[in-house]
Amino acid sequence: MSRVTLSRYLIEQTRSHNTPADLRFLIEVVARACKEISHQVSKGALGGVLGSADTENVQGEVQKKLDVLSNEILLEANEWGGHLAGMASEEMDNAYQIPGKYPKGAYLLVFDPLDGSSNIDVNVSVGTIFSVLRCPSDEISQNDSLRENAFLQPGTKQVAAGYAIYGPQTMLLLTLGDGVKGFTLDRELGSFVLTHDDIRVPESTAEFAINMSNQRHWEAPVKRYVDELLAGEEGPLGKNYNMRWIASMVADVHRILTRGGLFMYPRDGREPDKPGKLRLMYEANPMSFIVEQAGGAATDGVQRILDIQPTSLHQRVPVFLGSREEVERVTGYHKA
Ligand code: AHM
Ligand code: MG
Repeated sequence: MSRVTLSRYLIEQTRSHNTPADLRFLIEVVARACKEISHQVSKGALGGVLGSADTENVQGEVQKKLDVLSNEILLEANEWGGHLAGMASEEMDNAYQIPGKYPKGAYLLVFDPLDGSSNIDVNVSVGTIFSVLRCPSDEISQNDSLRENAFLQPGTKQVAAGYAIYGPQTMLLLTLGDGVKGFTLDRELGSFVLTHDDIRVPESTAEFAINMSNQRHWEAPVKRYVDELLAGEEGPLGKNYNMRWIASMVADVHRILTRGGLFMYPRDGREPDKPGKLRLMYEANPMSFIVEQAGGAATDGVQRILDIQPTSLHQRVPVFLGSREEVERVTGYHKA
């Protein structure tokens, strides 16, 4: 049977679903950049890429060398093709302007170049998360710089989202708003090959993911919910739950897309001005789009994440996503 590469899948999407050619090109360029990041990550100590870069990002987090390198790979791959009006990254303070020597296009690319980067030095899975928005046409100008406002669109406006996971296998998970497809990198061919045709998140689950060390900082609804999970068969939920926490959102979400589960990064009391750790534009929105497209759900505890109107590029949100029944339960506890 002939293998369906990412290129073939995208061309067939163009024919059957009128996916615009420039969006197809954009996804191919992002996938190519992810292959390069995968290659760099896999070199580890041999490539001299481990450790910190002695710089901080806008959130005051110490950047790893691979955070910086992955960011550069994505920028360089995407700036010249004429498909983008601008880019925004977790690792950059401001929106990235397409250099004047290149034409501008209709889309905006938003990414977390290397998610879970605290795991790099211990050789645990990390990944790249990306989201694609249409640039409002009145914001595209060949001469003026792009305003941050152009990016501040709710997650429902995403036209594509995906992530690459750099684990035992490198995989690319992609949604164009018509289900979720999984591609595995064939290193001999150098191509992503379709291996997971219709990814679905089971509605119910007995597995959850949360950083338990923050328990004393959580709000009451999350404390109540996790207490019930831990009570197992003797508790009100009447079943035993298992827990996993990789501290790499890409890897935790990938597990949920593979066998179900619930991922939580709630708001906590450590830094009252920061509602949670994860970023709406770079992490929560693309992952919520993917999880919803796979039949799961995603909320910030109160509302659907994809409905949140962003107010700034680096905004943070609490995240509850995965198997629908459990997301609805913990959301209900917040509303009660
Ligand atoms: P990063 O984008 O700087 O890597 O941070 C995001 C990561 C997520 O991948 C993961 O879910 C979370 O941070 C883990 O946080 P903690 O170290 O508090 O458990
Ligand atoms: Mg991240």
